[in-house]
Amino acid sequence: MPPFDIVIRGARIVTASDLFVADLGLRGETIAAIGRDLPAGDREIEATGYIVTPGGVDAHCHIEQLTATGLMNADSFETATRAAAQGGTTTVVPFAAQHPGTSLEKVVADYHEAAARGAIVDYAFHMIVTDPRPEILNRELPPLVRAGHASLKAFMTYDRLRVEDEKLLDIIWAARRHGCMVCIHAENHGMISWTSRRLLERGYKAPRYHVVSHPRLGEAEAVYRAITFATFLDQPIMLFHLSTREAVEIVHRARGEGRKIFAETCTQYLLLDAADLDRPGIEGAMWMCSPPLRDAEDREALWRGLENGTLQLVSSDHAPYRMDETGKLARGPDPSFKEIANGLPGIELRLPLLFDAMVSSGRMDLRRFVELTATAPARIYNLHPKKGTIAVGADADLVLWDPSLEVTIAQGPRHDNAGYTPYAGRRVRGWPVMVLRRGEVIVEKGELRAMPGSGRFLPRTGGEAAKPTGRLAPELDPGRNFGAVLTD
Ligand code: DUC
Ligand code: ZN
Ligand code: ZN
Repeated sequence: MPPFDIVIRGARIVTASDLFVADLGLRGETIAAIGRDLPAGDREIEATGYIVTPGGVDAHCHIEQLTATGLMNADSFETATRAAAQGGTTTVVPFAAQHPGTSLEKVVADYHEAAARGAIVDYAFHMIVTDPRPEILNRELPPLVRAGHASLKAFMTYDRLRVEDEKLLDIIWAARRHGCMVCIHAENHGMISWTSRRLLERGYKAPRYHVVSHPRLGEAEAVYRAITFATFLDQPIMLFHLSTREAVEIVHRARGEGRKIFAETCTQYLLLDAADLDRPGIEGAMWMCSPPLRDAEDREALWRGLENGTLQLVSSDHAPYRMDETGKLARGPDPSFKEIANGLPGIELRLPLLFDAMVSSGRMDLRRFVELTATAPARIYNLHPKKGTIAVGADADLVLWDPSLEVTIAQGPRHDNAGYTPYAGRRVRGWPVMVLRRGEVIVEKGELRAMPGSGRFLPRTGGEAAKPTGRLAPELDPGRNFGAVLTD
């Protein structure tokens, strides 16, 4: 057997299905052997007492993204992915965000350029479609999918981003024809704008009213509608960032009926609270995201949703804006909740926070932690088994955890560029002490050892998760309906 470049010895190795003590032999970019007493490697890493998991896969994060109002978020590919790496995430799926009137092809090319320049971990893209005219869906989309961009995102709310029902059906249908997953931001736009208008008319403008302006029933309604559309057109969808118990219940029912619906939640909805927005002055803006943070009962329902499989994964929805005129205060020092950019930083701390909340707390098994943070996102977005697992032939994306290291999350800059963390003051047990990406040690003792631009694009097809079930609504059945064929 040719020598290994690296051997990691004696760690507890965790996959979504197994937990065992072994050595890992790495050759080049991949895992070459898993066993006991492997021959020596050029570099030996003694890992007895440590845990090794697959590198995290963060399948929902906003990087170097322009908002609909023209505000650039705080992170470049370099700063976001160096933070990801420090936290044990070795694959990210951010967005290539179209704005109305622009070419999707050009948008994707621009995001590729930015990522190729800065990314430190590997990446794929979801394409945000805000302008699904026939030219985009019929002419631009197919070659982009063939080039490896097999997921779309659509918004049901947000001015200048949202698509009306008919357009959402067009997007879901195009995804079906071209084999893409459709990720959906599901909140009822009318309920948000109606409530926001009445709040502002009455002078309620502080960050705390952001929560009031996104009624929980608005999430439930839109989730139900999105599931209905997906069922009508028989196309799997991923419901992004669920925040309420009502939405979890609706997804639970749909999946129980055999519908191919996927759903995620995010770290902040599991760990933070609407009460955080209730701070004096503008401070609450640091906790403003959409959907908003909710309450203890919602958090419990989300945890149960993860435990019983209703929710398949946990993403960060990293969307960093600094607390200054480049970010949350871009519209002045005393903005209304409607004028504050939505989003929290979270790409770096997603895994350490979840390791603590899931594993160290005893709430979940290590295997489930791996499933929810690496394997399931890799599977659903068709990056598995290259990513998201530990197996011979898989990319050697690995995280060494010290399960007993306790860290208090400090306020102040982390490795991203948001300038703050909403988790300051929390004490977590379990910390990623070494991170490897494709066989290369990229973080060791807190030091980053990889160059910007060393991350690699991961082209992918839609895979199993994006495949229709074969059960179209009867109205679309080509063999019925007086010969009307609606499916060409
Ligand atoms: N909500 C979104 O829909 N996207 C980015 C961040 C946020 O809070
Ligand atoms: Zn969203
Ligand atoms: Zn998002």
